[in-house]
Amino acid sequence: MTELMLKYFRDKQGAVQKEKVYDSQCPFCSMQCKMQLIEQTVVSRKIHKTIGKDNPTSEGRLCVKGINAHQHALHRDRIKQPLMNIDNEFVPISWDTALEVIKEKFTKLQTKHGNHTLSVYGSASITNEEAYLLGKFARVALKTKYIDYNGRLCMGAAATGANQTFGLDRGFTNMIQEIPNTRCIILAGTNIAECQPTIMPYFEKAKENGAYIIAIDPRETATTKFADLHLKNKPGTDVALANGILKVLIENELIDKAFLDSRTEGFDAVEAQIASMDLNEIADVTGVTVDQIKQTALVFGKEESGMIFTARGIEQQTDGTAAVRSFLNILLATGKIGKPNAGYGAVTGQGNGQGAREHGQKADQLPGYRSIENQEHRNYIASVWGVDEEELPRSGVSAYEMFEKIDIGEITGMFIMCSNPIVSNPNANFVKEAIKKLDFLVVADLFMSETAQLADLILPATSYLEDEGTMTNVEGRVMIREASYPIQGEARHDWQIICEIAKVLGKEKYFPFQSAEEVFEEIRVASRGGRADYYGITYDRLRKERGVLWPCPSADEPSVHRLFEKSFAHPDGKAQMVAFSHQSEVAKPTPSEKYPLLLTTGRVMSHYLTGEQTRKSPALAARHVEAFIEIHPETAEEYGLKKDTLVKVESEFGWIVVRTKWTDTIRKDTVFVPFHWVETQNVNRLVAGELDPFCKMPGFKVSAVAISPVTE
Ligand SMILES: Nc1nc2c(c(=O)[nH]1)N[C@H]1C(S)=C(S)[C@@H](COP(=O)(O)OP(=O)(O)OC[C@H]3O[C@@H](n4cnc5c(=O)[nH]c(N)nc54)[C@H](O)[C@@H]3O)O[C@H]1N2
Ligand SMILES: Nc1nc2c(c(=O)[nH]1)N[C@H]1C(S)=C(S)[C@@H](COP(=O)(O)OP(=O)(O)OC[C@H]3O[C@@H](n4cnc5c(=O)[nH]c(N)nc54)[C@H](O)[C@@H]3O)O[C@H]1N2
Ligand code: SF4
Ligand SMILES: [Mo]
Repeated sequence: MTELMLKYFRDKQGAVQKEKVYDSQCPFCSMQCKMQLIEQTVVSRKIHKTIGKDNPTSEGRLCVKGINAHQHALHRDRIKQPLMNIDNEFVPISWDTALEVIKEKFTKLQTKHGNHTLSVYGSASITNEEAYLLGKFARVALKTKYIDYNGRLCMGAAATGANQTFGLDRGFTNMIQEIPNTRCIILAGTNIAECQPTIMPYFEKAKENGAYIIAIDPRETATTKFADLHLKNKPGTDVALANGILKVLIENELIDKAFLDSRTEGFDAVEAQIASMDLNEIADVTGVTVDQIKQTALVFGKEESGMIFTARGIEQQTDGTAAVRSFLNILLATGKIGKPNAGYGAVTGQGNGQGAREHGQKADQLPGYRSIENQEHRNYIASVWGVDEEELPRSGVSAYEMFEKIDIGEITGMFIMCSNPIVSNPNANFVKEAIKKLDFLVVADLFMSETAQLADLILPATSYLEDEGTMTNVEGRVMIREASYPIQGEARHDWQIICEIAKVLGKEKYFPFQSAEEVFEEIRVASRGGRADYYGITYDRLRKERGVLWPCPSADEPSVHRLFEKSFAHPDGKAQMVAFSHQSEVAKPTPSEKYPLLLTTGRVMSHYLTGEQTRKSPALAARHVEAFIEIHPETAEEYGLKKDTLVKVESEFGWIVVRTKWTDTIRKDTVFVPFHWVETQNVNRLVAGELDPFCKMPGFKVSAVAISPVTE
């Protein structure tokens, strides 16, 4: 297929003088589709095209974002030199000067305020090598406890939920190739058709094979349209819904008692709590009928196999951990886990959403999914790093909480790598004001993002085309991203940037790396014996085997394809079940007279996250040029809002102006705004800074808002 496409492409371009092919991997979502950039020189003009390349996960497919990814990577707006903000103007400077400035500022701030005055904000779009180095950099070079990353806003609830219930968090418990053979699938708050499009053939095959598919989402999406049953619940009511499904399962004796007895802990208490709940009340709370709840439970319970997939719809809630665990209760109660064609999938988001949450970028974590508060773990990592255990900082705070620390002056310097937090964090007006208070902000980015605009220093990073390294995809498959495209201007790889800053800070001996592979060799050792054990993985193996699923403790160990077949990962080998009340511990925004509508947020197919990359791509930008608000026509009329007109959306925390998109596919009490746009179109100006108490996830999926026409 790929060869044929190549040939077609060559034949079509008669006048090609030179052609080069670069292997790479998509910079966007967790599918990490393998791709090739073809660069042709035609009469001294360079023409580019991206095509898919075969691999075990995406099987050569690409979606519209992947096909157009090179458009941003090769865009003229790429930052190609370090830039320093002098009197509100960015002036190009040399790397040497940039590094000197960083040394001087970092040292000065730490001398004045102590080590923890500096902070690091990382990303799950960087490689495993970079995520690992960033964690080491914070603890060893800066000696600060303040490091966290954008994954906190992403899969935090799924990770915490799976860790608490199973004792281990690897996105998919089963091989992706098992999806076509499962009999019933629940898609809870996941829009795979638009967010992981190349995964769809697995689900389409399942449907062809007769699987019954249930989607839970307050709006109709390409995913819910593909499902057999759509539960159009009120935003933020997924704990109640999962409890309702479990109640019907228990009442109809569709539970697997033998499995519960031998493999789980806590079911009796769950059963008692669920028994006290009322199905009619659940229907009322969720906006899903009793019949639909029953149908979901009866089909899922009666089919011999089943899988549940969750994503940000249920997870980006102030009770996101509870929501995930409540859905896992359904899997455990029916014994549909640890078996062929039965299991769980947390549909990871960012390209390295999985790997970047394993190697120590989190405030409370050390490499290999170790805990920074565990003495044994601290001793081991200190020995690998060659530092004194007592010098390792303790746990810091989560991503959003770092901005609260800046606000109160506890943090005065920040190093941001590969993230645009002013646009992606909740309570965005507050976050922007906090960032303005920093004495010193360094941002490593490809572009002048809304966050970079506030930096004192911007460091140009290389893109996916230029930067080699490993990424761990949606399945938990570690993959090597080849990258050989010539570096643009003076951009440097993120791992190099980290090593160079460490060097000027006098910590070169801990960061002697000359290649990504050398860093990976250290990750192997640092992760050895940890929950996410990469010791048996090498670059060589990754190339030969086209990726390896972790855990992989030794070189002769094959990929672990299905987790929990014999036991779960808690010390007693059992899964821990707990039931949660519908009442979230942290109160959720509820409609009031002043703010009568529920707002939820999410994505469109053609844009990616804060849009910094996809808005640069003409082919993608053209598909959605600006933000919009999905609103039911009846609701729109009630508030005097015409079709395709500008509307002001307000919450307690701010306002934005977006264009109306009438659609009867959304609930009448709910509106939806995607978050790919900035400034007065940044929906995060409306979202509260309240966090899930377990995983510190913000409630991106529920706000209370008012809407009114813009008259000017
Ligand atoms: N095109 C595109 N693809 C992407 C991304 C992107 O930005 N654009 N980002 C990547 C990343 S980092 C991530 S994390 C993933 C995200 O992937 P998803 O989680 O699938 O994406 P979202 O659109 O955030 O949310 C999924 C669905 O949840 C629904 N939802 C909203 N509120 C609720 C609720 O209270 N309950 C339930 N049950 N559902 C609700 C939304 O309507 C939406 O359709 O996608 C990845 N892929
Ligand atoms: N309202 C609302 N808010 C949300 C969400 C939601 O559903 N609703 N979803 C949340 C989720 S799931 C996520 S993952 C976050 C994402 O939030 P962010 O991490 O802030 O989003 P990105 O747009 O990926 O920002 C990446 C930045 O790094 C730059 N960049 C890209 N590649 C590289 C690289 O290789 N190196 C370097 N140094 N820079 C690079 C890009 O230009 C961009 O400026 O947003 C969260 N915010
Ligand atoms: S955005 Fe995701 S599905 Fe689309 S090509 Fe890239 S990795 Fe594949
Ligand atoms: Mo994400």
